[in-house]
Amino acid sequence: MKNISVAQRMNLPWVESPFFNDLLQKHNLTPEQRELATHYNREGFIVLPQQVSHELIDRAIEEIKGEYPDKVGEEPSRHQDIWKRYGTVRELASQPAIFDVLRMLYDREPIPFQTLNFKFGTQQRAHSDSIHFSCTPARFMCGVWVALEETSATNGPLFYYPRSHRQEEFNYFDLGIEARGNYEEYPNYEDFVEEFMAAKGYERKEIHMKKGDVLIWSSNLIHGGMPITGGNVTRWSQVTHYYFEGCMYYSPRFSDMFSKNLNLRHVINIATGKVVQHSENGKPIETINTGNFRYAVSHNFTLPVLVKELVKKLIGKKPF
Ligand SMILES: O=C(O)CCC(=O)C(=O)O
Ligand SMILES: [Fe+2]
Repeated sequence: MKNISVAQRMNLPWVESPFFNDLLQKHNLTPEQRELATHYNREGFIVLPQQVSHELIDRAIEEIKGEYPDKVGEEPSRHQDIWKRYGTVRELASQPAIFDVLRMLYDREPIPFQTLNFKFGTQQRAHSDSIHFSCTPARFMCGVWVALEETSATNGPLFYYPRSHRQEEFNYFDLGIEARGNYEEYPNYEDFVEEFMAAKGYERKEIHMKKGDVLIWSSNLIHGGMPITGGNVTRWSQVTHYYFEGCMYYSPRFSDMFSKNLNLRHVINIATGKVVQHSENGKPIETINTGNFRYAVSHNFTLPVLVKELVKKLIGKKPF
């Protein structure tokens, strides 16, 4: 360990490291890449203008438009994981140039694992994606938002709080909310986030993007969607959520963070269609699905401990 610096030993993305400036010197980057990494480290996001071809976007909208209602407010307003049905959604989630930027930012192979396609603005309240998707080690996750049409003041553009990613990842337990794995607690989390941002003086910024522009946000950047004020106006967009290889992946929102009883995710790599192996620092670990929770069984987890834990889960008490 002696010849590896403390900065390199820290188990987190280098763009989120307290030693970012040292690590920046060690990376062999072009001036443009340096600027992107520096902005991402400081602000928690980057914008890549005109990253996605309009031709692909037009094909994507043509392919999926029949899935949505005509009017704002009618359901379904969003579709999750329609990459399983539509090649264009898969293509938008697997853009080689975006992969290159993500590899540069995280030094690991990106794994697109969830798509959300919207016809209208989401009007979502402020949140960090880390309440939905986290991992061990933390922060190897990001959101990639593609404008499939221009966003303006009236069609519910995105907003974000610059630099908010530097705060800790808030989970229900941290906020004194008892997690029962259901949906009722979520508004309490949203209240907390809004109040925290206001109390700490974070400034909310609205961002207007052109068709084909891409926004990448770090796992812990607080963001959401502004109200739709223009009547029946569309805001075609696709978000792809990415993990990075070599982690254990879970949803804090459905986990018991006190007992570390984690709701592990079944991760499929959209680009390859393959199931992603959970791992402990790159070493494969087994997982067992016990209903509400998947258990992680690490390589040093002994059989008696595993059996005891499983029986406890199944019958509700310790067998021995
Ligand atoms: O598109 C939006 O308005 C926000 C989407 C979002 O927050 C997400 O998918 O993580
Ligand atoms: Fe989000």
